[in-house]
Amino acid sequence: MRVAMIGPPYSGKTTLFAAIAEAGGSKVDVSRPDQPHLAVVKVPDERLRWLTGIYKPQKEVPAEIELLDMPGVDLADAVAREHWRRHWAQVRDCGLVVMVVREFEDDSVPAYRNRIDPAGDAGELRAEMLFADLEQVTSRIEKLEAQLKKPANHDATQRELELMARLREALEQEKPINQAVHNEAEGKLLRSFAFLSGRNHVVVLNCDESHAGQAPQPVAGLEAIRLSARIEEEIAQLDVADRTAFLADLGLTAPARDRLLRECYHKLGLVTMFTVGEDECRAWTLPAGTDAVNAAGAIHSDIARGFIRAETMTHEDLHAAKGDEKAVRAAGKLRLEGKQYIIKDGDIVNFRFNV
Ligand SMILES: Nc1nc2c(ncn2[C@@H]2O[C@H](COP(=O)(O)OP(=O)(O)O)[C@@H](O)[C@H]2O)c(=O)[nH]1
Ligand SMILES: [Mg+2]
Repeated sequence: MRVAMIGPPYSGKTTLFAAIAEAGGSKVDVSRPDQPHLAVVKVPDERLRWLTGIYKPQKEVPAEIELLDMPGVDLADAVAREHWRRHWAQVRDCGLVVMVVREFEDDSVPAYRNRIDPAGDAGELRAEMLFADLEQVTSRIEKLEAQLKKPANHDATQRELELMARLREALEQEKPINQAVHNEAEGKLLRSFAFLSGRNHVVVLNCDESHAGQAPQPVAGLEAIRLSARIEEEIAQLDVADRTAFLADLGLTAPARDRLLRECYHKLGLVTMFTVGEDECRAWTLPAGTDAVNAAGAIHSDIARGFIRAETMTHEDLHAAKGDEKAVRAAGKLRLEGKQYIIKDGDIVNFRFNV
């Protein structure tokens, strides 16, 4: 699962990206500001840390997501804006878009980019996404109209053309794609286009160091996370042992990185299933709504094929029993679930199978 970070130039995307990657222990090369940067980052999870403390496995395996740091979208410059369009395909491949907008003052930012207008920036980015969708819809309409001129059965083409015409009308009125989709069949037809508007977005307000603890207001109607990329950068450079004291000095309890990654995970529609044991404690990333047999398949196809039962307890119940599995069982809170059981976030599962 991949998350794209976009925003105007000098909003602090690369600073934040490098800080997040480095705090998670991966080195990244960000020497080319005109190129996208990609990193695999571990999703921080207190629950997994706690399980590791209980089971003392040889290995702890956290959930991961991919972060893609895009070059700045320069909407003020017509040539740069045109040039940037080739990047949208890469953003479309991502499950989520994080818009990073500037709220900090810094002398190193060139004067032409020196406005501070987070709502304006986020609004313009959103308008640009609508525009990118409109371009895609328009070129699809042209292709479908060309098809109609050839002799063939045109039922499907005609239906798609009607849908695309409706989408074009919505986009021209600056409405996102999803507002013009009427049913599941249409949604399915559109999935492969991976339109940008009407999806979940996350807004990051990159603020001055002194404001990092303040709760944000919604930005351009979107929920926002306020953080300072500069602070995250400094945290990443500290030893893990020194981080808590550094944060406390700033009146903070945890790095914003944790909050941001959890929020991305949530907005991507993912849930975490845990498996525990002496060899490893592991967080598995599943799309919300995954049933037990498919969750088993995510671990190994043999486990899905020979599926008998999913022995399941919640993280809360194990926590309440202070990590004593036997006590959870004695309290009747260890469930034997079948193939159709829908895995919940925080479930600790032991698959019984037979091959
Ligand atoms: N004071 C301050 N400066 C920042 C912050 N984030 C980024 N900057 C500075 O702003 C400039 C642009 O940052 P960069 O991460 O390259 O922006 P990008 O173009 O969005 O990737 C750099 O000089 C950064 O050091 C921040 O949170 N606080
Ligand atoms: Mg950058």
